[in-house]
Amino acid sequence: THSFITLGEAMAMFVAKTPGQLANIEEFHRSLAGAEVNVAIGMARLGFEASYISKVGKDSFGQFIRKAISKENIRTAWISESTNHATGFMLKSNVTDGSDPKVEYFRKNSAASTLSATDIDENLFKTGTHLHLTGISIAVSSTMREATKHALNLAKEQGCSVSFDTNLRPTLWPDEATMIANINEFAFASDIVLPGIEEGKILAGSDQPEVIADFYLQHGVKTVIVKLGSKGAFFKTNTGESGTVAGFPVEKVVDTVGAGDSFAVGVISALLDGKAMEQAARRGNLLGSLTVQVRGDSEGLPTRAHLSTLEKAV
Ligand code: KDG
Repeated sequence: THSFITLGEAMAMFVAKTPGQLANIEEFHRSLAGAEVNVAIGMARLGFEASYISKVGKDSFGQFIRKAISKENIRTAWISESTNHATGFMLKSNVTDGSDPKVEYFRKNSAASTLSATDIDENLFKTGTHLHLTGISIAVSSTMREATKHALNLAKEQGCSVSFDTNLRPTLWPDEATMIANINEFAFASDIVLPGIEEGKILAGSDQPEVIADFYLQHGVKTVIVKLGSKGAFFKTNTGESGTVAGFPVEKVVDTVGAGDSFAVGVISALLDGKAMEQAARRGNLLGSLTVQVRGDSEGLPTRAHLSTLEKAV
């Protein structure tokens, strides 16, 4: 069996029940957030053995995260507990029309931000097949960045493939230049890079999907898939294979947050299933289209049976 590994910060997310400014909202719906944990959930639902490396606080949010993760059959052995740092959480405004919701973080000095290279168990990588990383973990803190670097090196040493979702979060970085330098350093060291088109503009300085892809391919990346939102995705590999796959028509876009994570689940799972790059990009789009139709980050992610039904229908 293929085993999937990821590392990051999970948070309790409070989504406003009604539209309006966060300061005025009285009622929120609590769910789970964290780009990497979303991907782990998606992989586990598709039947892959999924391990999640993280840290939570000794508090109710930490308990909530652990429970939510074990309910999804994700291995929790590498989730440690901090005694003196609290679990991070975030607020998200209510959108129902696909516009960008307002996000407010309460994660500075969080338990997860204290994760460090010493928390990474080398043995995990001996049996791992694929490691997924994102630009959020490396923005959270310098120790988290070192932990991510260590995981990346261990994965490469053990022959695990590595995917990297650039996932830009400008508010977590001191300035744009630092963000670009760090994100590209990790991207260049990965096998598969998954930038959104808007992120590609910032990171590679072009709004042309192929130029963005070439930028990463020239730095040693094997495959780049540029996400084009409703327009689908452009992929290019270092063997010269390239193409554009169309987006899936969606009846109503509710909230686009989490779509990129679902896209990653589609791509990684398809590649581990032995599918060709075009099919992988297609499955990425399919899963992204499921997530934009729901409010939460992970509730749209399908089980293996559901995915088979959906793929037969297209
Ligand atoms: O990709 C979805 C994430 O944005 C969300 O779950 C929260 O991880 C998160 C973040 O740091 O923005």
